Amino acid sequence: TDGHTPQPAIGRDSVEVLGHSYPRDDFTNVTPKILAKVGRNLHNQPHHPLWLIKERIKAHFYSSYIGRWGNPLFSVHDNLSPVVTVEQNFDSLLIPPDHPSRKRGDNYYLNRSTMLRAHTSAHQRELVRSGLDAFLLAGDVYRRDEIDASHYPVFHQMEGVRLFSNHELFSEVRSGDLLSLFERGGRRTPGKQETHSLEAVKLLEFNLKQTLTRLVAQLFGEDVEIRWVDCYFPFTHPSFEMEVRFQGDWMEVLGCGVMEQEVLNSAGADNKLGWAFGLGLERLAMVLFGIPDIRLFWSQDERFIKQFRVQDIHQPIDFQPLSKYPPLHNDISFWLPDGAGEGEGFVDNDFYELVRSIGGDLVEKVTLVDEFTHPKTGRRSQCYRIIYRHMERTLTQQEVRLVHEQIERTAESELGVQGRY
Ligand code: FA5
Ligand code: MG
Repeated sequence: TDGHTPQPAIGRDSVEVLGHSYPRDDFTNVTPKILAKVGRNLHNQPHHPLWLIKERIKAHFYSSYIGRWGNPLFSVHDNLSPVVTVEQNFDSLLIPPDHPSRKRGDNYYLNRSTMLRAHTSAHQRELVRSGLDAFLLAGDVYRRDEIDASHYPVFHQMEGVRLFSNHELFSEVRSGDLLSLFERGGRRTPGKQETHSLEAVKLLEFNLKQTLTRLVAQLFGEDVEIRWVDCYFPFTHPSFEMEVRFQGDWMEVLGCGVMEQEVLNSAGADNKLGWAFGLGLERLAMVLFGIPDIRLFWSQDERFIKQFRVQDIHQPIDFQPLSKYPPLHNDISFWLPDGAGEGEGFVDNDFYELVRSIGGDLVEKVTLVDEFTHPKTGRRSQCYRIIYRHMERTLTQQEVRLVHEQIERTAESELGVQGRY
């Protein structure tokens, strides 16, 4: 429905992505609909709203952070392949082997050792190892996730990393040369890592939060309301999320923190401390331009695209949402296969994926509306509501019914559920 014809990329024995071939195995779960998005690079398409946000962020960093020789401090990378090793995506970031974020149900694997990156953090170690002290990295990322207006299986992140030597961190502190980044025999606390000195972490944390606060003030104006929430990532400590006030609600726009020293050590930067952040470009663009649905970023509807075609990236955008066409909804109920929910059986994301791969962008939202266990047989039943809506025209009952019936049939044949239609 986005006018882009998928290449026949999934063969019987291998998967073809960006001109490379990857042998299939029992972990392969990438779909043709997803592979068709690889290489679209919305963040590199001039005048696309994600490109526009990326350019505004770049311009802010270029003008605010100048290196010793008058050069921009942060280098910008936006062309790294989204195909990464599982080692890059998880191990390089200290994500333990049994961590839930590795689940097959949550990621797109090409095979057991290769995947579509689930976050731009997958490149932290290689870029630090290549000698960079300050960089921004934008790219498409892939996750199997729920389906609604702010979640889509392909989205875009911008990663930022900045490292500090002793001198760089303490240069503005009086007698700063007496302070040090590291301490021996320290303990890990909620506020810091064992090897870090408290004074270093506090300055770093201040620098990180100030950098991000200035960025969102630049993007949204000084009046933007933000708040910091403590959180957890295996590769940063302490860790925070920033939320921005949007239409009366708080919306999470980024995760960040003080990089785990082990990540830096393994990248050959053991004499430095660093911070890192990862922000969602769609989330920022939705707030900034008032874009109501994340699927619109994939629209090739001229009425959408043309609104972002400005001469100067700083020109304000007056986005007029396209009129919304009416939704149609249809429920689907089925008995789950025996043993479902206990690890390997049926998981919700399998159903979401199936709906996505058949319904494509016609599907606006899928919600689990009812669930029960039969008192005698112990069998479990679920009912999902699927909301169908086209971004660019009114759907007919007839075409929705065809799609819905195909979802029913395929759920039976591929997920082993038993329909209660
Ligand atoms: C991460 O991906 C971490 N790599 C971020 C990070 C980087 C932490 C560096 C520390 C240091 P998380 O899964 O929360 O974290 O995603 C980061 C941001 O991506 C979110 O705040 C949100 O803005 C965006 N995001 C996450 N999932 C989706 C989705 N399904 N659709 C659109 N945007 C999303
Ligand atoms: Mg998060």
